[in-house]
Amino acid sequence: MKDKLFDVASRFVLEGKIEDIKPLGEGFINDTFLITTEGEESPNYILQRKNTNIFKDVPGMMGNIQKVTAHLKAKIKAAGGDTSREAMTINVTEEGLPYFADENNDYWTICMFIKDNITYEAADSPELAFAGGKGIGKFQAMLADMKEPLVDILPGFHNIRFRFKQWDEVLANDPVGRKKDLQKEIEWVESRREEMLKFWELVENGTIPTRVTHNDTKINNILFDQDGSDLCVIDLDTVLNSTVLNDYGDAMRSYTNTGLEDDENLDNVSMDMEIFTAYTKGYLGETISFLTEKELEYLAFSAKYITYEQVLRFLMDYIDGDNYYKVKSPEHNLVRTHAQYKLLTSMEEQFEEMNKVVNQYSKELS
Ligand code: GN1
Ligand code: MG
Repeated sequence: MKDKLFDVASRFVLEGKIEDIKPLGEGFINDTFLITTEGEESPNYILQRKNTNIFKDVPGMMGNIQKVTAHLKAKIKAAGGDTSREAMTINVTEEGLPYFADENNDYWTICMFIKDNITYEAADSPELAFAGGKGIGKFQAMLADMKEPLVDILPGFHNIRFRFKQWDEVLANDPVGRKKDLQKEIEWVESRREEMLKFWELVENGTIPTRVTHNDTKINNILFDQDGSDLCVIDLDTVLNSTVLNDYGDAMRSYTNTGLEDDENLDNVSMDMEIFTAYTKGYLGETISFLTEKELEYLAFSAKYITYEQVLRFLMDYIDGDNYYKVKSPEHNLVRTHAQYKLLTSMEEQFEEMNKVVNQYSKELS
C-alpha cells in the first residue's frame, strides 16, 4: 500500500521531498491520508482516494471545487486575507489535472494541508458554535455572487423527493430481509413524508432560491484557528447549486447534538438550545444582508429537514445492506438511525423556541 501511495503522490506537482504517507481521520466516504514532507519549509498535503461508488464524476466534482476555491480566494485576497489558509488549495498532476486516475480506475486527489488548524468532532462551547456559524455564513456570503453554474455531480443529494424514490425502491426490494423488524422506524419516516415534501416543493418552484452551497457542513468539515476563530471550510466534494438551508440545517444537526451521531445511549442525545442560538447568531451576522424572507422563514425548519433526511438515509442504507456508509458493526446504520431520530424529536419539541431565536437575530442583525 505504501508503495502505491508514494507512486500516486509522485504524479502530482508537490513542493519538497515526501517523508511519509499515513492514514488520516475516519471519513465515512473517502479514504484520506496525510503526506508529510521533509524539512520545515515545504508544506504537507492531504491525499484522498475518492469513493467512486458515490462520486461517479470525479473530474466534474474537482472542476466544481476548482471554480469555488478560485472564487473564494479572489474574495479573500480582495479583503486582505490569507488565501493559503482561508480557502482550500487543490494540487494538480504533471498534466495539470486536479485528479489522477490509476489503472484500477481509482481517482486520487491532493490538496494542501493547512498548518496549525484545529478540528472538532463536537461543538463543546457556544463560542465554538458561534465561530462555526460565522465560518459557514462567510463561505455562503463570498459565493453569493458566483453566477457560473456547478456540475450537478450528485443529482438529488438533499432532495427529499429523490430520496423517497430511492427509499421506495429499497423498501420494495428489501434485499437483505431486514424490513420485517423495522415497522416502527419505517413509520418514523412515513409519518413525516408529506411535511418534508411540502417544504421541498418551495425549493423546486423557486420560492426558496438556489445558490452555491456546501451541503455537508458538519462540524468536522470546518477548520478553526489557534485562537478559536473560524479558519477554512473544507471537504468541498458536495459543493452544488441548492438551497443554503441545507448548510444551516446540516450544521444544526451536527453542532447542537449533545450526544454522538451514532450514540448508543439515547439519553445522551438532544438538541442544545444554547448551541443553536450561538450558531444562529454567528451565521446570521454574515448572511442577513442577502437571505430572503422565505429563507429566514424556513431556517429553523431546515434543521428538522436535514436531520429527518439523515434518519431516512441511515435507515435506507441499513435496509439496503450497508452499501453507502462505512459501518463499524452490522447494526451501525440502525444505531445511527435511532440516534438521529432522537435528535429530530428533540428539535420538534423545541421548534417554537428555535423559530423565536431565528426571528430575534433576524431583527437584531439587519
Ligand atoms: C457523509 O463525507 P462526510 O463524512 O463528511 C455524507 C453526508 C452525511 C454525513 C453523515 C457525500 O459526510 O451527506 O450527512 O456523512 N456525505 C456524502 O455524517 O454522502
Ligand atoms: Mg468530511
